Amino acid sequence: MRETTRDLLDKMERGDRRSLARLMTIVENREAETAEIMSAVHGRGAAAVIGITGPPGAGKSTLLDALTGELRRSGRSVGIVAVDPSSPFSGGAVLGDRIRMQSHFLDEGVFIRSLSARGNVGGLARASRDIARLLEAAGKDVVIVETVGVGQSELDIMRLADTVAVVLVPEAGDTVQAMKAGLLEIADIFVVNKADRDGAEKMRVELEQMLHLRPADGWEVPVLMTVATGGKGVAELLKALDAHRTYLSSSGVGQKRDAIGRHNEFVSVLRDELSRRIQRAMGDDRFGSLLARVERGEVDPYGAALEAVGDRDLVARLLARAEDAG
Ligand SMILES: Nc1nc2c(ncn2[C@@H]2O[C@H](COP(=O)(O)OP(=O)(O)OP(=O)(O)O)[C@@H](O)[C@H]2O)c(=O)[nH]1
Ligand SMILES: [Mg+2]
Repeated sequence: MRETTRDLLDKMERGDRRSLARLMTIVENREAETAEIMSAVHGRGAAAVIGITGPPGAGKSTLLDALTGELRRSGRSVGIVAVDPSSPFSGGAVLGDRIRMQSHFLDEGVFIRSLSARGNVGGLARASRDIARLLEAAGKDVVIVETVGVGQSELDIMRLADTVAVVLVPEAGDTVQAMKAGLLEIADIFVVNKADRDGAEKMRVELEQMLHLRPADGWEVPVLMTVATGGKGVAELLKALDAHRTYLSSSGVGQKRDAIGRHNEFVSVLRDELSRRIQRAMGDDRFGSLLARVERGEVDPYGAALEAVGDRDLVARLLARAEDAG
């Protein structure tokens, strides 16, 4: 590990915000030290990781802001990751999140990071997870990840959370949309926000009916009502989040989920490392000559790929070469 990286990690653990931000940038950009950094921080900290998702404009950020206030009053430090999978740019909704969080901007106990897709939606789930881990390693008691939207990338991102709160609003069709989008499966807690509007109670009943159709397990998904703008129902939301955390540890479900998470993470990091090495190895002489034959059409791409992975000597050289380069 490079001296500067070690130094950044030490400083981050002592609470230095600039080092934390620098590490986040390295990890977000998947720079070469990423795997080493993530390995070094593994198992550090014990944050409750909460995911907040739901359709655009449901009031997630407003709710997050109120929840952060509630957490701070109870003496807990908070890390926030605001993810916008739809935006290739920083700004827009993300900028809006920043502005809404201004009440916590100067609070040393709160750290906020915005993330956008930057044309790489696939990497966003991983970057979000790793950044949440850094916040945890930096000693945050609670890490909250907000995603905008209801697509597959949001669902992928939510997998990093111990507890997922799905925020909906009492508008026609929202319940059905939520069903279709797979939100019913990932929700540990439902929040009907904007409960000051018509139809909130009707929606709560609809959601509860739908939840009853699910096979019962040890956790009964609560449907809460909030008015995020006035902070109404936020204390109850925090209670439900804490109750779910207690459920995860006392039932053993949390341990099982963690084991599955670690398994998947190992596989994905391995796949990542290998493909990174293959990319680097394109310059290797023997690989290059095989590639040239593929380009000339002398050997078909499938056949060539099988030939490459079947050639132990070539594989060993590729990996060794990548090591040298890395
Ligand atoms: N009436 C009412 N308005 C609310 C409530 N909560 C949030 N809003 C308003 O709804 C709008 C959207 O709120 P946001 O917190 O930005 O919603 P969001 O889900 O984070 O939005 P995106 O991140 O863009 O998806 C803002 O104008 C809020 O002031 C509520 O409980 N009642
Ligand atoms: Mg938002």
